[in-house]
Amino acid sequence: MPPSHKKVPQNPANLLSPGHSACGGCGELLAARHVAEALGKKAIIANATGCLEVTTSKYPMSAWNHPWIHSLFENPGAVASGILAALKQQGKEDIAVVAQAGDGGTFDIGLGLISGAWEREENILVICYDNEAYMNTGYQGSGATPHDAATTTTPAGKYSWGNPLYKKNMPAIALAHKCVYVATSTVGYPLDIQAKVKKALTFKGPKYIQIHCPCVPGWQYDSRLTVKLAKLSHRTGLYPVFEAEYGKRTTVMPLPKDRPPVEEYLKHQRRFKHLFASDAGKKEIAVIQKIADENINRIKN
Ligand SMILES: Cc1ncc(C[n+]2csc(CCOP(=O)(O)OP(=O)(O)O)c2C)c(N)n1
Ligand SMILES: [Mg+2]
Repeated sequence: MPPSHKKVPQNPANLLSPGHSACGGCGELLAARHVAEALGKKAIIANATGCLEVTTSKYPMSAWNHPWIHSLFENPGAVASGILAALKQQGKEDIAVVAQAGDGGTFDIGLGLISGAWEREENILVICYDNEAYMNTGYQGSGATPHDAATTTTPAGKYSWGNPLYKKNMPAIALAHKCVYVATSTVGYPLDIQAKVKKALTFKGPKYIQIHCPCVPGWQYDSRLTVKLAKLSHRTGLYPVFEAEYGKRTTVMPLPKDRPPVEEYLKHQRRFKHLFASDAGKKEIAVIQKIADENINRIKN
């Protein structure tokens, strides 16, 4: 057996081991570590192609201590359904089945098969690590990319403010499927992530958790700011953090009384740098402020 194949002794408490190849400051990996911890050992994970999969499962190694399977980019929903069917056949109903993917895998490419699993009311927890673009293949814009963000397919320049489109409301799509539990969080609040994953597992049926995860190379910010930016996404109103049970909103994470303007979030990130370069950019920032204000009016308890 080559030395690289030998089993490395691992801390059993680390369900996602530190030996992965994610960037320093990766929001997605930090979120996944808290998800793994909250899931506990009795879980099987189907993981779509994307940064989370690539950085944690470089052949012949794996950072996962869960039974973990790499699905295609588009089909963790279907792979999870298959796992669930196999467990049912074996009479094992006490094992959590998780389908997880990035925003590209969830909002766009894998949505059809996730929709199918939700329609069949499968007892699956779908988790989306939302870093707001297709990061693994070079920062292309996805259905989760926010308005005016520069990506490699929505570059900012003389004729463009970046992404002309608006972020897809994926939690609303989950609610339209009658998911029994829908929640959002950000990696700025790891204990909130853990609490929501644990709570999700108490529900039987289709469940969805979406976690905002800053991406250092994709958004181009100082890697020390991951947690700060994740908190600011919520504190500005741009990323509402809430839960809904059986279609009814049950909690909304409160906003600070001195809610910061969206500039406080945008200014650290190069993907929004063009908005600060001219007076005309201020009008675009006002559009983004309006998105945050509308979110707050829409998502009230
Ligand atoms: C059908 C298919 N199309 C495209 C790809 C190439 N591809 C692999 S990962 C990826 C981007 C993943 O983006 P996302 O789901 O947001 O995850 P992230 O890498 O941002 O965490 C793409 C486009 C693929 N593997 N399969
Ligand atoms: Mg992504």
